[in-house]
Amino acid sequence: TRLRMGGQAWLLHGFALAAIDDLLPALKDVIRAAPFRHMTTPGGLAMSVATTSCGALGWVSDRRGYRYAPRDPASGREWPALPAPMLHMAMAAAAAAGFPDFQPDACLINRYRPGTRLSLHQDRDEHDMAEPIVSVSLGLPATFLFGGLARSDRPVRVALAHGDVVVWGGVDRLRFHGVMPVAPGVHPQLGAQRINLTFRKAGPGS
Ligand code: MD3
Ligand code: FE
Repeated sequence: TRLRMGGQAWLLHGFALAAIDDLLPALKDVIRAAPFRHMTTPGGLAMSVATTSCGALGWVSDRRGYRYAPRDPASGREWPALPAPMLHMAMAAAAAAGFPDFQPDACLINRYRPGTRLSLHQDRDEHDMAEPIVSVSLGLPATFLFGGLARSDRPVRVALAHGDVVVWGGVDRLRFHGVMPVAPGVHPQLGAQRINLTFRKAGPGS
């Protein structure tokens, strides 16, 4: 089912489940090539969310700031390529939400152990804010905070489960958003963690 969260934001319940048997092995290969790490914020603190990336560009944070970069700073090598099953699922989800031309060049992979949260923020490190973002929730469930265009707007809480996909773009692209602390639990396929994939077009043009 397709649930409208905003003017151009859609929650596609269970959209990733049809391809899950191809998605999880592909994701495992990416994580083996580019393991999760806790990046440092510009303020010098270790992030509690662990991250990695795949695609031509990956998301990087350090004392110099946040940005997208073609190489994994931990290895000095290019990020692993975006696996076909992940790319195809993200493009199909974007099309189902009204963005038929989406061609992501980056997938940021976030890992939440129980107790981990993500505070309210906007995603504005990408080159073109007209491009949507596709998010895939895997493993333990979470409560997502869907805010407004001002930090002070009271967020709406949205439950996200294994296989749920959210697409947001257009008027909703710059909404503040975050994730409540993940509750303890063990997911049958992913164990004691939530993994979120966000597909983005981070760089300029194609
Ligand atoms: C934003 N990740 O990586 S993505 C991030 O679950 C990030 O790991 C979160 O925020 C995570 O930058 C959330 C899902 C999402 C869904 C709907 C949104 C982000 C949204 C609607 C508006 C703005
Ligand atoms: Fe975000």
